[in-house]
Amino acid sequence: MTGTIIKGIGGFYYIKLENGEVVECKARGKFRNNKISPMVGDKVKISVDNKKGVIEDILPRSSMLMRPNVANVTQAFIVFSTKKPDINFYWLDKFVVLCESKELDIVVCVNKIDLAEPSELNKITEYLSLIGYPYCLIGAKENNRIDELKKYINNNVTVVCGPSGVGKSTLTNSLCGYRAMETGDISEKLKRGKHTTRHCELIEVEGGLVVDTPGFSSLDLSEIDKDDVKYFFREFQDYADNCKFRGCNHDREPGCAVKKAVDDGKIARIRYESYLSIVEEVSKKKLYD
Ligand SMILES: Nc1nc2c(ncn2[C@@H]2O[C@H](COP(=O)(O)OP(=O)(O)OP(=O)(O)O)[C@@H](O)[C@H]2O)c(=O)[nH]1
Ligand SMILES: [Mg+2]
Ligand SMILES: [Zn+2]
Repeated sequence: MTGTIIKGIGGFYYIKLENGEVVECKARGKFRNNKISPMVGDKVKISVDNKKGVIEDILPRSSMLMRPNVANVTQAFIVFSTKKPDINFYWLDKFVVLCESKELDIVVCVNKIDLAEPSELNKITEYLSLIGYPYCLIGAKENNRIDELKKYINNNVTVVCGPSGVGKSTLTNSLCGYRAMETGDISEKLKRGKHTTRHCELIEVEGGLVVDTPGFSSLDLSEIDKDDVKYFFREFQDYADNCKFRGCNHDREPGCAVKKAVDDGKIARIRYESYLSIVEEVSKKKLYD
């Protein structure tokens, strides 16, 4: 039988079979020796003997996220809130770069629209339409416009990521329709110095699977090569072919078509500035916040 690991707790794995049934399994000892261990999202072969399930084999992974450890993710909902905490475009760009480097489809979700004035929402949508990814403005707490976002679920494995306190768990709960994840007041979190979300589980939403993640307080882009960052700015690709030099990094090179597009107002200057800053950060190979 084959299925997908939806949860792992204390050495036990919960495998969802194709018929929807969930089986509790242990992993075979050989995995420990091979230095490969089953992770949430893995497609696995299992056997069941005397009602005891065993994971026999892990099928090849199409992708692997490290934080949290989830295999075979295909899409990211990048969540920010309008306020509490305030949206931060530079940080949003960093999340986009990270998700692009993992080749995930991206949908930007701006949560807590109830906290923002219409003029503030306009500023946000202006920015988002310049980046060119699909986006949704939502109110997760009141189930506001969640159906719009559900259209992107399909048969993806979607990771819900973003900074702490923006409402990722609240959103996950509105998507699945029950309280699958703990949510928490942001001031409480700060007091405890902890994130509300710690464990990792795939949750079924309309034919797809969704995984909530702990909020990131820092974002590690150190695995990314500085020369690759330019490919992760999607709107640059329309111009990059016209740069004078092949492999142009759109920095100080003469005849750069990307810089010209910035000057002509076709690419947002703030995106271009994010690009330069991210290249600089990645070059230093440091960890950020
Ligand atoms: N005003 C408003 N508050 C919201 C909305 N969605 C979530 N919240 C609140 O934001 C706070 C944080 O929500 P969580 O869902 O726990 O945030 P999180 O992103 O999962 O946080 P971590 O797990 O720590 O990363 C809670 O107090 C929620 O009630 C919303 O649409 N509007
Ligand atoms: Mg959470
Ligand atoms: Zn260039």
